[in-house]
Amino acid sequence: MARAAGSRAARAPRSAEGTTPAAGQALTRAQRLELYYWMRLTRTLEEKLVALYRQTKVVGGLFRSLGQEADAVGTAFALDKSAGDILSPLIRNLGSMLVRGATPLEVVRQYMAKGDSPTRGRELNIHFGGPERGFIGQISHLGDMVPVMAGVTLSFKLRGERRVGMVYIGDGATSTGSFHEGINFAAVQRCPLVVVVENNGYAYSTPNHKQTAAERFLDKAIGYGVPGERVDGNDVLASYDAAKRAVDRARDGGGVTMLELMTYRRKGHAEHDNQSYIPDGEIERWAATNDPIDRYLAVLRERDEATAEELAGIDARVTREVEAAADEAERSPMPEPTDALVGVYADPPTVEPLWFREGVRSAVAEHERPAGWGTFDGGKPGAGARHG
Ligand SMILES: Cc1ncc(C[n+]2csc(CCOP(=O)(O)OP(=O)(O)O)c2C)c(N)n1
Ligand SMILES: [Mg+2]
Repeated sequence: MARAAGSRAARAPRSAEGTTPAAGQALTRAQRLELYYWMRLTRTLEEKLVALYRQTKVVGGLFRSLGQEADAVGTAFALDKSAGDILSPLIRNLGSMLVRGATPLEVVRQYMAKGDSPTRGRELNIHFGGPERGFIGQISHLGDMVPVMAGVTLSFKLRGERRVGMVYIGDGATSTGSFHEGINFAAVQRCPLVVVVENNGYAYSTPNHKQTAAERFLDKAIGYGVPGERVDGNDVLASYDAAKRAVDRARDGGGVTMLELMTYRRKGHAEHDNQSYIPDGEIERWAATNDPIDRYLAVLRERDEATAEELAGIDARVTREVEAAADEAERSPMPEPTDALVGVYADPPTVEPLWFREGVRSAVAEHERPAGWGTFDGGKPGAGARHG
């Protein structure tokens, strides 16, 4: 494995060049086709969500991973389900969650805030966890999953378990304090953790050159004393291979590895973002010459001699599954208002809903109503109770 201080890796390719010949050798042909299934499922599911969003059936924002499917799927595929490995996704890692066992039905219900969604309408999009399936729920605050996963993987180490954790972090989120504290702690403790920096060029509207003075995000690994590798994130097999090396190393007691996955965010931060800050032609260029699915199809056809029927069969299965999930999610009920407090702190709630309104209103009326509110009578003795 190359140390972070090693020779300068090439930038992510701007033209479709398949994959390095040796990539994905350890996988079977069936597994290589499975990778295609997960990438296609990610994209088709997101396209369905866009249609639902435009019909105003999605509650809240819609976050795409268009163009990033390979890095999410390839890295997550390197974890071992039977070993109890844990993955911590971010908003662009729908593909990783699907690989780990999240279902399209859960995802659509969650986006539509349905009462039978994983969070029963109290959280949205892919902000949900399935710890028993090996993925935990996201903390929205940027960077904070890194210290959380440092803790999770420290617990593996303290218990002598051969389990590994993988945490994703965006280029932008590497500039937060939590990222630095988390990766430093994990490095010092030699936690079995893989830190995947998804370099997709932008943090909301901020391009990388306004985000960091470092030439590569990978260079930050040097400061923490961890090895790192820069990978073409639009090459699913290369992403898998690099992640597998890092996972094996962590499992064997080698501690933290940082991977910088070079990719590109072809949609805005979320569906409402019109991407007006993107230079002309940039998105089109990536779409035309470096689409991870197009590139992988070329590899499957050439190297694995995948037939048109075989690939069309996977596409048809994906379409069927996504349509069925959307139909079922549409039939799901909306949450009951009383559900909002259930299971948040205690189940059943130990106090009545809206308990906090009791007393506060009378205290304000009796003692705390400021003159600025307009109906205060100037604090004359005996006044104030009329507001109760
Ligand atoms: C502390 C904090 N500040 C701001 C936000 C709002 N926010 C969510 S994602 C995001 C951009 C993240 O960029 P990056 O880390 O590069 O990830 P990407 O969206 O490109 O995958 C911002 C500003 C937040 N969630 N938390
Ligand atoms: Mg980014």
